Order: sequence, then C-alpha cells, then structure tokens
Amino acid sequence: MKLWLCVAIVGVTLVSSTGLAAAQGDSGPTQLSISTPPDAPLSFDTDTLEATAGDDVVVTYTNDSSIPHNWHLFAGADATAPSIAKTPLMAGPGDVETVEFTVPDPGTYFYVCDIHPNMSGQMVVSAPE
Ligand SMILES: [Cu+2]
Repeated sequence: MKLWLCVAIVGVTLVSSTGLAAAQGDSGPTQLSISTPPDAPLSFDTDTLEATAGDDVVVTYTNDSSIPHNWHLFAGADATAPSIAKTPLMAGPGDVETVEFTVPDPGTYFYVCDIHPNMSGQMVVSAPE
C-alpha cells in the first residue's frame, strides 16, 4: 500500500512538471545574470537588465564580494513601489541565489540591494515581438 502511494505521487509529479514545461516552451525560463565583482564590492556589475513582458525569467545573482548583498526588483521607479522579486541576503564570496518570476508589463523597473541603497539599477521591459 505504501509503495503504491509512492508510485502514485511520483506519477502525479511527473505529469504536472511535464505540463509546466510544455506551457513554457522547450527553452524554459529566460536566464538573466547579475553579480557583485570582487574588485567593486559595493556595486552590481550592471545597472541595466533587459527582459520581455510576460516571459518567465530566472535572475541569478552571484556575490563575489565579502559583503552581504541581495537583488530586489520593485514594480516602479524606486523602492517605495510594491516588491516583484528578491533574492535572500547572503554572505558571499561566491554565494549564488536565484529568483524566478514572470516579467511585468513593458516599462522600467527599479532594482536595488536591500542593505546598500547606492547599489541600484533598472530592468527595462519591452513588449513581446
Ligand atoms: Cu548590498
């Protein structure tokens, strides 16, 4: 009985993940990368990320500095707007965190490190072609 239940759970999991992959197309979510370099420990390596509205994206943040940081995206021009997505604070160096979300409507969205307001940039979202 226990074995049968296990098989049923695995089967349901396989079916649901296959369905999800099909809905997103074969290529899966769009991958975006951002980091803090060791020689500029209070900055992001880019102040602009580009994305397409409606895409599923995975943002991978790599902290190569020795200072804790994160990456936090807001639904507006600054950090007073509602939060869209963020990675946990982390210790670095070499720590990697990812966050997955659906890209909002076309526009320009603010991102920042929650503990260093000078570490900021913008995600520029364009309409799908
Ligand atoms: Cu920081």
